[in-house]
Amino acid sequence: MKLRTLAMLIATTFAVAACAPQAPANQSATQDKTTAPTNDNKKAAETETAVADLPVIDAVMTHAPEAPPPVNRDHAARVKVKIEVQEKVMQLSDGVEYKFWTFGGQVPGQMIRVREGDIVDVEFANRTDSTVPHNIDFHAATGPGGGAEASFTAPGHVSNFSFKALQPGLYIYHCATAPVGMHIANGMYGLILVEPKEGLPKVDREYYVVQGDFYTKGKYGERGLQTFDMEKAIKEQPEYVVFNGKVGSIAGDNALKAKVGETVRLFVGNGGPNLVSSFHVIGEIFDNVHVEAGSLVNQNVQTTLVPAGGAAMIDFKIDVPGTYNLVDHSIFRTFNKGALGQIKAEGAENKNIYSGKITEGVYQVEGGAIQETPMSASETAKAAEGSPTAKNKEDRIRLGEIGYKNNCLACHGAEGKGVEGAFPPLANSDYLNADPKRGIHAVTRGLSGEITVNGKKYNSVMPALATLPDEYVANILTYVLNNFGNKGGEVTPADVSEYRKSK
Ligand code: HEC
Ligand SMILES: [Cu+2]
Repeated sequence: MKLRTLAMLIATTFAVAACAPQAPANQSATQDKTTAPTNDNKKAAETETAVADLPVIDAVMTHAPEAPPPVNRDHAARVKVKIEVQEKVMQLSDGVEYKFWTFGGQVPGQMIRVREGDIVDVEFANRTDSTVPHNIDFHAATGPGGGAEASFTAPGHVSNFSFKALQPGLYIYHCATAPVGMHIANGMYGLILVEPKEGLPKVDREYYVVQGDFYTKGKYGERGLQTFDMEKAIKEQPEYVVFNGKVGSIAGDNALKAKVGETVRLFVGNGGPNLVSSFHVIGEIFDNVHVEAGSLVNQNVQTTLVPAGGAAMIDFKIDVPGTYNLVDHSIFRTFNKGALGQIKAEGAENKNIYSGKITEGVYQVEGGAIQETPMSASETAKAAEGSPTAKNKEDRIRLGEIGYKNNCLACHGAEGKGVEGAFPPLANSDYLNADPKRGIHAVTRGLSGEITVNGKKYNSVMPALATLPDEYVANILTYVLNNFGNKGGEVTPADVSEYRKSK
C-alpha cells in the first residue's frame, strides 16, 4: 500500500510539473471567462512562478464557527491541506445522537483559506475504523469530479492529489462517493475560500456557518441514537435543518459575538443535500453580498439564497446592540427543525437608529386609542364569551390543549421542548414546576431578562398575552402542568385573576 501511495504521489507530482509550463496558457483561458478587464490586468501583471519553486506551507484550517485569518501574501504558494475522514457518533440535538460521517471529526469540515493562484496539495486519509470508502469533490477545483476520482480512498488508506485554485470565491467541498446523497446527508461538506489576489476588504470579525438538512428515522426531537432515513431523504423531507451540524451550535451560550460599530463577515455555505437556504439575519440588512459567493457584489440585501452545494459571502455593520437571529427564512425550518443561529452584539444603544419599545398598551379597534391600562373586567368578560367554561380539571386540560396550540406552540413547540438558545422548554421545566405562578406571570405580563430552565440560560423576550381571558389562561397552564412530563396541578381562573390584581 505504501508503495502504491508513493507511486501515486510521484504521478501527481509529475502531473503538476507537466502542467507548469502550460500554466500561463491556462490562465489566459481563465481570463477569457472573466468579464472585468481590471481583473485581467492584475492577473497578467503577476508573473508565474514554476510550481516546483513555490514555497510550501501548511494550510491554516479552522473548525466552525471560526474562519482562518486572511492569507496576507503577495505571491502564490503550495498549500498543504490534510483531511482525515472520521465516522463518528455526535449530538444532532440535545439527547439526540447521530452517526455522522465527517471531514476531520466535525460538521462542517474545517474551513480552508488559500489565495487565487495557489496550488492546493491535498492529503486525504480515511481512518481504519471507517465502514465505507470516501472521497472529496472541491468545487474550487477545475478537473474531473473536482478531485473525487483522484481522492477515492478505502478505509485505512490515504490518497494525494493537487489542484490549482484558478478562480477566486467561496466554494463547497463535499464527499462524492456513491450513494452521494447519503454521504452528504451524513455531514460530509465544508468550505474553502479562494481569496482574490488583492484579498477581501478588511472587516472586524469573520465567521464560518454551513447549513445542512438531516434525515433521521425518528421525528424531530426523538431521543437516542438516530439512523439515516433514505426514504425521507429522497422525498426531501428532513427532520432537522441546522447550522454547523447541530441544533443550537451557534445559539445561546454558543452564539457568535460582535460589538456595536464592528463589521462582520459571514462565510455561509449550504451542504444540503436537498434544501436551498433563504439565509436571513433578523434585524440586519446585509451591506454587501457576494452573490452565490462569486465576484458579483450586491448591496443592501435582506435575504440571500444559498443553493445546496453553494455559498455566499455576506458582510454588515452592527449598528445597535442585541441578539440577531440567523435563520433560513423558509421559517418552519427555524422554529421547528433547528435552523437558528445567533449573533450577540454588545455596545451602546443608538435610539436614533432603533428606539426599542416606547409604550405598550391595549389596542382598541373602536376609538383607535392606545391605552396604558390593562383590560377592564367587562372587556375580559366579553373576550371570554364563546370560550366554554371548564367543568372540572379534566375538562380544563382538554380545553387548554386547544389554547396551547393556538397561543404557545409557535414558540415552545408541539411537545413543549422549545428551541435551544431561544425558547425555553415547558416540558419538564424546573422553572415552571417550582412555582406555577411563574406561568401566570409569563402569560399575562410577559417575561424578559435572564432565566435558567433545566440548567440552560435564556435571555430573551416573551411578549405578554395580556388579552387572554382568565379562564383561558388557567386552562392552558393546567394543560401544560399535566403534560410534557410536568408535575401536575391546576391553575384556576381565580388564581389568574388574583395574580393580575397583584403588583
Ligand atoms: C413569541 C414566542 C412565545 C410565545 C408565543 C410564548 N412564549 Fe413562553 N416564552 C418565550 C420566551 C422567549 C421565554 C423566555 C423569556 C426569557 O428569556 O426571559 C418564555 C418563557 C416562558 C415560561 C417560563 C420558562 C419555562 O420554560 O418554564 C413559561 C412558563 C412560558 N413561557 C409559558 C408560555 C405559555 C403557556 C404560552 C402560551 C400561552 C407561551 N409561553 C407563549 C416565548 C414565547
Ligand atoms: Cu463519504
